[in-house]
Amino acid sequence: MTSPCYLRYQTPDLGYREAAVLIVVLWMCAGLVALVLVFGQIVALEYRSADSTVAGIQAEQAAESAIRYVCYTLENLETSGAMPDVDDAEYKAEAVFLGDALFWLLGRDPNARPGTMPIFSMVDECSKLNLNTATAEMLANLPRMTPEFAAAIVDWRDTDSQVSENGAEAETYTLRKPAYRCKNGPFETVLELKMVYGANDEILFGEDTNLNGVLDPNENDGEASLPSDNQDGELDPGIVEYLTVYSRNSQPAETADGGSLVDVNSKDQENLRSLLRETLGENRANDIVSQLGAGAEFRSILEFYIRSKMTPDEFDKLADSLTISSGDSESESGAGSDMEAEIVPVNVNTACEEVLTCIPGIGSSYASALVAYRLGHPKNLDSVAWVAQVLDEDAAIQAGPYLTTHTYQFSADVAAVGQNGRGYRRIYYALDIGDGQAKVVYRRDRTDLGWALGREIRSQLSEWRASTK
Ligand SMILES: [Ca+2]
Ligand SMILES: [Ca+2]
Ligand SMILES: [Ca+2]
Ligand SMILES: [Ca+2]
Repeated sequence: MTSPCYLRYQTPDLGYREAAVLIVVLWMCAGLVALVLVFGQIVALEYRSADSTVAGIQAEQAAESAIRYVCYTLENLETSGAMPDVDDAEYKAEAVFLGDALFWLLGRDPNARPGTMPIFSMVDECSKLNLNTATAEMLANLPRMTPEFAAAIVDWRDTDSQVSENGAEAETYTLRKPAYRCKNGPFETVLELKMVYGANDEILFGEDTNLNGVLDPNENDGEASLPSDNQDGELDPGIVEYLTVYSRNSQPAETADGGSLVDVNSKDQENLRSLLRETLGENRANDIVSQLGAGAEFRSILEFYIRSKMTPDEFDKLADSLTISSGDSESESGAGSDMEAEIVPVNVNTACEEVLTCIPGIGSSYASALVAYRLGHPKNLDSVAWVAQVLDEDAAIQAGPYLTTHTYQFSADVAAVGQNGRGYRRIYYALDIGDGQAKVVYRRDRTDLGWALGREIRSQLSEWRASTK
């Protein structure tokens, strides 16, 4: 075959034509190559998107399995009414493998300020203030809260249409565009707060816009990216961090070994007397009963403990056998409780300082003292008696009805990835185990809030991905 250059040199006319054909052929070749490349790219993209679709499905399935695992864990707790122990070998909350998928439970450390690393555990819903029962005064002590918003929250949920001081009822909501009604009924989710007059993202979510209890890079860069934050190296969450609608006033139905409970407010003191005799002996039983006086009524187990003048050791021996009914509401059910607003107590062992601050009788200085005591005496927290070591008598008696050491409502904020660390999903579940069986009472997909596992896990996953290529 003659080369194109040679042809062009010999016969310029013909050579020019052939050269033009050659250029066209070359262009066509280049076009074909480009097409092949594009197809290759599409196939690779499709492969990758199929890979992430599969990974996404795996992650979703992992989250659903995680919640079954969480229910099983809660139903088989060694001590019912307690938080699962993260040191327990049976209970895993961090990077749990399920086939090709992995899941984590995003938790909180009630004894420490949030940091840049996530904490892995379930969350005790009883560690938070109940949005449906906390008073405006209690709510007003939350960080970022204003008295106006606290009053509007109470007006939103109370059945009447009387505007409380600084509050907002129907008149305010009919003027909104679009207009809507004031609910005048209990909150069904914490996010329903968005409907309440005066709500904004700053007050609700603060710096923790992805609700993971972790200081993420965008939450500490000032105005450089949303949210606007104060760049102080500390996470300052909004009020939703401290509120729940899932906690209930659940009490154990029987003692850990199946015995019956003794009501400290029972008119007939015989059961109490015999419990005291069995645990502390005849003499101490007599002392304590005369100390308590006949017909005494208590607003809380903590008050009973304080008035009994028992030693902490004595009380620990029988605390699990005690329960409390609210005065004479047994006989006139409803009549008494209508007068006095329902109280859903907070778990004093798992509540953070911000929540404890809101409890009547506690306030900010006692709240930090309570957290310090918990850190210093982790083995002393079985019964509520330890609170009397920190608070003075009046404060402890005032706080008593608002405190518990039992927990029957939890949440599990499950983050999961599928094969190759792809397909990130996050699903939040609230669970109630008050009736003995763990029930999911709420489920919400939180994937749209973005990555919640912090920087470190993200880079671990990409290293893992690179190593499996
Ligand atoms: Ca109302
Ligand atoms: Ca965050
Ligand atoms: Ca920011
Ligand atoms: Ca901050």
